[in-house]
Amino acid sequence: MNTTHDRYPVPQGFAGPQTVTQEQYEDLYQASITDADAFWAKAAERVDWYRAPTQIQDTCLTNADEFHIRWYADGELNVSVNCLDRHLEKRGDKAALIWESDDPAIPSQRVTYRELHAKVCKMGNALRRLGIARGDRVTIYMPMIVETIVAMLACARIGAVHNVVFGGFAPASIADRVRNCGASAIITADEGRRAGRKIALKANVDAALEMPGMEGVRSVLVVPNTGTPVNMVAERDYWLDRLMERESAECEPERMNAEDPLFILYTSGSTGKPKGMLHTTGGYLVYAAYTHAAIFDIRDSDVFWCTADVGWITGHSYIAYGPLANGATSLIFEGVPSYPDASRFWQVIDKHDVTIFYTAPTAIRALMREGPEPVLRTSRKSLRLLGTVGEPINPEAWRWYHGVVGAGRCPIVDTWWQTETGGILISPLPGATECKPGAASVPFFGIRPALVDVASGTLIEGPGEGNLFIRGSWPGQARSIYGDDRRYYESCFKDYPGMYFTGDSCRRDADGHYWITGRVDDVLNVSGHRIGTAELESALVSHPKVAEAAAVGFAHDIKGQGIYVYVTLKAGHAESDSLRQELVAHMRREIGPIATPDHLQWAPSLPKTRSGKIMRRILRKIAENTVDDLGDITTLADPSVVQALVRERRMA
Ligand code: 6R9
Repeated sequence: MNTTHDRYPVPQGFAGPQTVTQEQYEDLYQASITDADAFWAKAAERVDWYRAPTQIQDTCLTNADEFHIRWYADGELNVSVNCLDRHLEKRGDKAALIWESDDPAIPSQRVTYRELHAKVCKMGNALRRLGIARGDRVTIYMPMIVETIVAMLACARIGAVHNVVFGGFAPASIADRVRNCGASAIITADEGRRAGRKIALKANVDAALEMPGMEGVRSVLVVPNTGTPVNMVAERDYWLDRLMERESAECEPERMNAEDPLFILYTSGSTGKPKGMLHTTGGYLVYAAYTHAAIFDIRDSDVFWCTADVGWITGHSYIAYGPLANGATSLIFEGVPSYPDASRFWQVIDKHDVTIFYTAPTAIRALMREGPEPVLRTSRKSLRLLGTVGEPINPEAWRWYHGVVGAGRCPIVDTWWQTETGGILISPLPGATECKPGAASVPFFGIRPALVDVASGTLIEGPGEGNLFIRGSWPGQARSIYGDDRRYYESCFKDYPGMYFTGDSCRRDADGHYWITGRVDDVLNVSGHRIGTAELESALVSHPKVAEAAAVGFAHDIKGQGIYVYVTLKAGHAESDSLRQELVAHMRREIGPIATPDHLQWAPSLPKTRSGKIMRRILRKIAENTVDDLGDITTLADPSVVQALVRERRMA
């Protein structure tokens, strides 16, 4: 089907109090660009400030020495006060969080704003009593439970900088992050639950703490989640519930500057180790709250469910900070879409009358494969809006989501953004934008996308496809890579001064709508999770039998992209199935299950240029099995290497 003719008009009267109509979008967008300072000054009014900002934007994106991004720099506020205290009077008894366990037999929890406030204060006091103070870094390695949100907000309350590490990461990945951000405390749980299995979180933390360079961690705070006994080290490890019991339900919030760090979140870049994206207090909160309100058309009666894990930016902005700053009810789910069966998502929607559902294309594709029955056996009548995030959605999955899950009634917001952007940059507005399956559509207010032609390096005007940049700044933009300002500038701003390079490629159609087509750097997007080929390769070569390795992505029906690795062994080691399994297990151990390769191919040697660069272009084609057109291979040091790999691939 020609996607440009496949259009879904805005449902009549959809625009609610927080969003705008089609005509209003154009006007407001123009205003947000022509007088950006006035626009963002007004946007900042949705946040409560101790001291309202008079300075709005202060940025230099054009040279390495003066590079800086500051928003609302003379403003003062506290994020936890904005997410809790200010709602107490009007919404004290409203559910802030609804928790649904992995195990449907475990009762769900409903935590009101008043209760959440009390928990956050108690945890904040407990952290302070352990000597954790403003500016200290705290790593959070948790399952999807209420205490995880409490921990983030407790850090924000006392001015500590949190660093959430996804609960699926292995000890070595925890250790890397803890060392890089210099965390002095780790908050974790005894175990997590996932699809009926237990995840040994505390044991993983213990293993991480055995690794070199971890002496900076003075305290480990453990939430009893499953009740399984775990190893507790005296004067280092504490049961968090016992500490909190003794504390008062009032905790004086720190008065933070708008540019004080709020959190560090690691994400994969195209080279080296994951980069710790640094987000600050004022601009991030304004942007998360505003995009959440406008793009999801939040109303007081909504139950908002974002299925991401808080270990990713989506969980930060649209489970925790955006919804809570807006006084909404946010559902947190500990489990997975397919457990106990493929109807779970839709059952949870019915159970809690979810009105807005926000998930990833990979989950939609996996559930689509199960056919419509698991969906149709539920009602889903509470739903009024659907969203997707994390990767491009193929039009077929979009139509299934719209027609089967939403019964044709609910608009879909396909939201494009990144860890670096803090919040959504390109998305339909549900009351204003005609939807096209597969298009992230239109820029949010104040956002100026630009496309650069890859061959000529020039800006594309009008329709076309190129590398996606964003001109200028917006309040939610990451301020730096923690501890490495230079790397941030060099990797994202250097080539085109004044513009941020996203790493994505993108097409703009004749209506000015944006279609994201995927990454153009060495970052894979596997089931909506970013993972750098460099990380995969360094995990492989850390194995004593591996001489060299190369990782590339290939098209995968469910995951979007799968992981394909090529391994060259050191002399004296033979290729075998058991070694293959050992290497796969090694990658899971070094990084985590998300790093599990789909294919591992033995490579007697890797195709390289004469200067020694691995030619991934060729490895990608072999992985995709599109070897008829390998392009120009004359620059290879030894072209026969390619033939050997192709032969091997054919035999596999
Ligand atoms: C929020 C998040 C960012 C990368 C991004 C892009 C891909 C995210 C997308 C999308 C197409 C969408 N991506 N949303 N691609 N359409 N709606 O996912 O952050 O983990 O940093 O990943 O994900 O490739 O560059 P993050």
